[in-house]
Amino acid sequence: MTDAKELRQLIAGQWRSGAGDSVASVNPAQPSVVVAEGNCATIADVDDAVAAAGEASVSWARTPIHQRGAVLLDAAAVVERNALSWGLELATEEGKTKAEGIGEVERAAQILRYFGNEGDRQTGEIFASPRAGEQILLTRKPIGAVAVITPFNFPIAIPAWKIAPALVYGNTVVWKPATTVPLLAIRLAEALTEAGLPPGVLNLVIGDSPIGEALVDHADIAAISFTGSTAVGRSIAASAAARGVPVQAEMGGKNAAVVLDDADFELAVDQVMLGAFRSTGQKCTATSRLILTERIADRFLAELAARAEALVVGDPTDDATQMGPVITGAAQRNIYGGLGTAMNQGVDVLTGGEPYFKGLRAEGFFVAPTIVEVTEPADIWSDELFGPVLAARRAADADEAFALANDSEFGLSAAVFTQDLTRALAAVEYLDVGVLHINSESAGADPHVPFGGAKKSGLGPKEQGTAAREFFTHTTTVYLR
Ligand code: UN1
Repeated sequence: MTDAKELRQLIAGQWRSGAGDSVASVNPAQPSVVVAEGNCATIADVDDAVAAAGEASVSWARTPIHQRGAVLLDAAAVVERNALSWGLELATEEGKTKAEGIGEVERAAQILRYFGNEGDRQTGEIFASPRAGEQILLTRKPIGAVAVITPFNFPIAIPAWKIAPALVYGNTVVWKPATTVPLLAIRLAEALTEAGLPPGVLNLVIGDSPIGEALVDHADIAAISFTGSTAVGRSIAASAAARGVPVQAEMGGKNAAVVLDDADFELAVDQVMLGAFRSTGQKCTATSRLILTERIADRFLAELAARAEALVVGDPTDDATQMGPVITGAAQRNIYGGLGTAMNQGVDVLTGGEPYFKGLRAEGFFVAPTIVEVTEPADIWSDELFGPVLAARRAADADEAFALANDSEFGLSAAVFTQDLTRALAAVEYLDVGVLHINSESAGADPHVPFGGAKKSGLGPKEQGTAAREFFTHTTTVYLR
């Protein structure tokens, strides 16, 4: 395609063509259309990027936090100004609907703005001293040059909520985005560059796992923030632990929505639909399990299946589309493979489950919105498929429903639908998750509050809000006499 955008690396303030393997992002709704192409970084580029981040770190750390924040605020304005065009590019490169793409770009601006104002907030603490004439101060300092590794599913929002706190607290960054969404990575880097970020403070290297490995194993990287699969997160954490490097990892989820008998039925149906199928189910916070108490189960499943069946699935840039494709052919095959296993294990398919055979939806990486009911042990209850697939189970009462919700090695988010305050409080007490939504869908996160998972969903300090500071700074305890 002649109008494919050119991919480049940002190293020490210079945009360079990579000398590594060729790389292209394609439109997952029409995989013959190339969205952006170029060459990956080489290992030498990674070395240069880390060296640039190291060199820039001294003066950036000494730059007053308000000045660092001002760059983020200016970048927020650039991002916001480009929300329509970048949102469309995001939909074309990642496959979520245009409305969601625009919303995500606006969300990135909101995140940049939140952290851009960090200088106005409290930065340390003072303790009393047991000795006369002394106070004990807790101050915070940047860690140094940090690696940021981001997934495909939020190509600009997740990078923003790692890079913005990293930068505002005075760190420098080498960032490797997913190779399926490099164009949006370039857009965020362009916004920060246009806003006046000094050379070397943010470096962008595009490449697959060898580049990621070279980055996370680099001796001069002081910390690693990662979002992605559990397998990759654990291997990064293992190799980083051997070198004493802290890791913040946001990984898998198998998030439950629990709908109790007394729930507001319409609200719960609307929210479960959004949780399961928005972004084609490709959020670590998406609803992939549904637990219903007996009295409403039949009616709820019938209504939900009818709504899923009626979802408009197609070209994400078309205004009428409600759900786009998944990211790659490999992801599509993995999801249908998981569904095949589920069917062999005896689940009841309520809607979906079959590939599309005609038109755009057969050409692109589409998966039909699918709801299955699980009555026997089945892998689909525990394994994350990362697609528009919802596995439902019935529970006798609220206690059994909460126990089923906790029946997962993951604990990222959950949603509970009830109008009964006592049951809502029981959910707060019993559900072992990092994010709990009462009467709203399982996805969604505000920038000023902690985000992250319990159990095997997360590792290290959480993201966003004051939690981000725990990861991107270390403290110095000052005995001041
Ligand atoms: C959201 O729920 O809106 O990878 C954000 C993910 C999460 C972010 C979810 N880290 O899906």
